[in-house]
Amino acid sequence: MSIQKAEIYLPEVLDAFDFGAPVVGAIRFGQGHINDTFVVHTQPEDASCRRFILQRMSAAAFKRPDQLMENITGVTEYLGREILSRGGDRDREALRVLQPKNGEPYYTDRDGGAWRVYPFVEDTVCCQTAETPELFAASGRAFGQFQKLLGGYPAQTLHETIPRFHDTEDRLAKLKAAVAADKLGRAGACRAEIDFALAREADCSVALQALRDGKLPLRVTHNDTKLNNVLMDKTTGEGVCIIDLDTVMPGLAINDFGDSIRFGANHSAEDERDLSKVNLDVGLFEAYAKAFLEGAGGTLTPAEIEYLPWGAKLMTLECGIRFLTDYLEGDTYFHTSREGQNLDRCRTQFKLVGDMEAHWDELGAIVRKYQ
Ligand code: ADP
Ligand code: GN1
Ligand code: MG
Repeated sequence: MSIQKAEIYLPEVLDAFDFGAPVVGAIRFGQGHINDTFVVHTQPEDASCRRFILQRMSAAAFKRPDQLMENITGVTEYLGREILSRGGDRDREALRVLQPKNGEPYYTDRDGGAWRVYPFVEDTVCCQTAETPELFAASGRAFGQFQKLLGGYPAQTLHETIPRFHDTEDRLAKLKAAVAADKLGRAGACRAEIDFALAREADCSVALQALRDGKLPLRVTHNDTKLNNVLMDKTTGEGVCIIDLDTVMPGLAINDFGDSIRFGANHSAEDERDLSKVNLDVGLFEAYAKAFLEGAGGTLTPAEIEYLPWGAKLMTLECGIRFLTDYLEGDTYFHTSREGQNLDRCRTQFKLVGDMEAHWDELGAIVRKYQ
């Protein structure tokens, strides 16, 4: 079984779902690094175009699409009930899985690729950078609230869709293994980045040790809280719908906070090559911290609040380690569109880690204000 470029399966896959109206076409969509995402246009007889998101789940990232979709179905149905009970708009504020015609929770193509469909959440925008502090704060409120909404979700029913996903110690061990194997002969050219990561070995244990010591609790968390994983209302700029639920699993609240800071608390692209443009914006850090805690509505403990800067630093360090590992292994995990892109991504992350270290006392003082 060899899985090929997603486009070649489209006729078979489009036929497997009942979109409620004739399909006009499907084209690639969005800037996610993991799944193959398409937007499907349909033309109902009596209404304007209705759109859907069609995704082939990454086989490199997700070994058990059945378990993944069981999580997503459970989580979206639970969120739907919570949203309705609060008087919200269920179809706008939570994803809904559209089952294929065969009644399965997702469709499996002739080569084993796993596909799912969600209605497109219209009148929203998906941002790649935080254009204003207000917008970034709105995303923080949305992710904080998401975690609060899932506070009562039966965590023991969730599958671990990617084992040891935010196990930073394990991520460093995998980097070491990739350096030792150096199967493409790339390690010599990124010695500085490898040394940067190795010098922070003790840091990689800080959050995990706090978890082991019982200082930080496990919660149901999103685990991939990039700004482009929340859809914002195109008129008000408020967060509408949290998407990309592939990694909803038990995890640390500080990691959800931290991954947002990693991606959004700066003014550059994740793969920016001019590192002078990549700088932590402490004002954005504060705007997000305040809003995330507001959204979480008092659910975070004083210890979690104290560890928020660690969440930011560790998610950024870990992500840099992951990009570097993938670069050394031949770019098999994160989608790339040019040579060296994963190394460039690693460099932006490590630049931000350095900035966080330089501003460490300031970040601590900010979060203490909200304890
Ligand atoms: P990946 O894991 O590859 O990042 P995502 O699930 O985040 O995949 O989807 C990729 C992009 O597709 C998102 O960043 C967003 O732009 C868009 N998208 C995904 N789901 C929806 C939806 N239901 N409505 C509108 N846009 C969506
Ligand atoms: C991936 O799926 P996407 O593009 O939202 C990755 C995250 C990384 C991020 C880096 C399942 O997020 O963990 O932080 O890229 N998702 C997965 O941009 O590995
Ligand atoms: Mg995404």
